[in-house]
Amino acid sequence: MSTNVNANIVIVGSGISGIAAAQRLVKAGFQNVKILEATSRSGGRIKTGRLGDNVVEIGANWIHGPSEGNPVFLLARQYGLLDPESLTTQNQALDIGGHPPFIPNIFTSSGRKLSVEDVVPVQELFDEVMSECSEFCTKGGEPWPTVGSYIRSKVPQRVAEQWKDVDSATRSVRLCVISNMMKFECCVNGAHSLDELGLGAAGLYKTLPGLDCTFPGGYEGLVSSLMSELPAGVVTYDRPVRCVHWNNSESRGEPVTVECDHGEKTQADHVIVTVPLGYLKQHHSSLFCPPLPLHKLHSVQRLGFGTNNKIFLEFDSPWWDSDCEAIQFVWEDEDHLVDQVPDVHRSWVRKLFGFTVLKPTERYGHVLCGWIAGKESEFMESLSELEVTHTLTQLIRRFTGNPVISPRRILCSRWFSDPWTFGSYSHPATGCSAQDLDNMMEPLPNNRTHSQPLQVLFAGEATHPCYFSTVHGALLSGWREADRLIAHYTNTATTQAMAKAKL
Ligand code: 6YU
Repeated sequence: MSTNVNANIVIVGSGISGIAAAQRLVKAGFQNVKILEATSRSGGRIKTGRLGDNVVEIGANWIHGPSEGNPVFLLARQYGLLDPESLTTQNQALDIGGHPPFIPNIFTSSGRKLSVEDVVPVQELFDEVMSECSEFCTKGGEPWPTVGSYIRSKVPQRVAEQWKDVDSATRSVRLCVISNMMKFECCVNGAHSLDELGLGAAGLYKTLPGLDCTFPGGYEGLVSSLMSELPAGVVTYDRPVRCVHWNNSESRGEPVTVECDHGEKTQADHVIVTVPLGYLKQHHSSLFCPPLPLHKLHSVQRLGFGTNNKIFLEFDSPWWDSDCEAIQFVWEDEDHLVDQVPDVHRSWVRKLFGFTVLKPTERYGHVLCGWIAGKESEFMESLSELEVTHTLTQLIRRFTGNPVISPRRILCSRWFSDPWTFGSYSHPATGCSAQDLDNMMEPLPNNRTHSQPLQVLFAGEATHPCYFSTVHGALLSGWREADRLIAHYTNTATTQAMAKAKL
């Protein structure tokens, strides 16, 4: 390492990517690393809350693909944050290619309960079409522009071929189940509709083996464990960054000035920006001076950033089966493959795909987590918890046919109203390609021969080429940008040493 361990490095945002970048830099010997965080806490979209006595995750829930290739899993194991069953080799070897398969209880809008056998052929057909969607990325070419349009084109064909002998009433209910599955996929992808998800780009996302697991003591345990590796005082809280002035011609020293809302200014050699894509979309024009180069700006605009919210409900006793892991609500008038509601104000709740059951019961009691994505979810945020409770109670009573079910407690996440996030996570929207993610992570100035390169670097989940939208993607992006700076100084030191040797 060169003498430049004294370089001034400012990290904007104390989410997992910012913390990971700081941890790597500090470990490499950099002595002037500082994180500026807009809020009064670290963790960003990793946010553990409480519902009564229960620990609940307001943000990230699972380690997606907990296995040896997942750095979040490795750290969580190292810090002793996981249950023994999550650590087993069997658990790590399970490769289900995405979200965990749930044992469901499925109710319909006329108060019927569908059997698992009713739904197996539907799940198979839907999984088949969804897995085809991820193949266009490598095959090249997009026969349809979006995942939604592909589903609407392929499902009726497959239904005609595979369900020839199925009566029309059963067929209709099965198609309604597919609409429910489409709403579930909106939650997984953090998208308003599958019509906004690019077909070619859908395959950019890569899964890791391992059955998704949770943190028994809360995801924030990972944040505090990582933070404990940082010197005290690295993070300055309640410091929203207003503008990153780069290519500072006035300054003869550090090329970047970071200006906070309070007017406070900090000089830096390098700034790592980790703000969420939702925030960048809203504030890019004021956050950078000079503005972002056009190709980078276009990628900020093209990539999608949507809302996925959770609604936790606690009950005195369960109204679902003891082995049930997820409850799905199927509207019997939705056999036309829909994932959006016609009138958001009146029927937003139709977008809720259902609930996952918090397990194990001995730990959580009888708590359900409802999932709702898109504009309907954003509208839900404008309602009081009393209004949401009322609507959900009516919904559950109608679908189960049980007129007395009543939740005891409620807690809703409100990610769209969060001024530092403006939504939940990113997705490759229509027209996106791998180039957009490359553009997102490209440092400024982008001219490699510039006398002061790497002034502004970019990390955060939406900058990872294949693990975008996840905690491990965010963490890896923070390490990537730290490594970029470490390599820069290592290379500079080597060049200087070689030049000296020649003299
Ligand atoms: C995962 C999961 N999970 C559910 C929900 C949400 C997310 N994710 P941060 O935002 O954390 O940090 C930025 C900081 O910057 C923050 O503190 C701000 O306050 C601060 N800031 C902003 N502006 C500033 C300014 N001007 N000045 C200073 N500071 C400023 N991920 O692995 N497992 O189960 C879920 C889920 C409801 C909201 C999730 C999950 C996403 C992660 O939470 C998220 O990626 C990281 O925490 C982000 O960290 P960061 O550091 O980048 O930003 C095709 C296809 C796609 C398929 N996709 C499937 C993937 C499935 C994704 N799973 C999601 C599901 C759930 C349930």
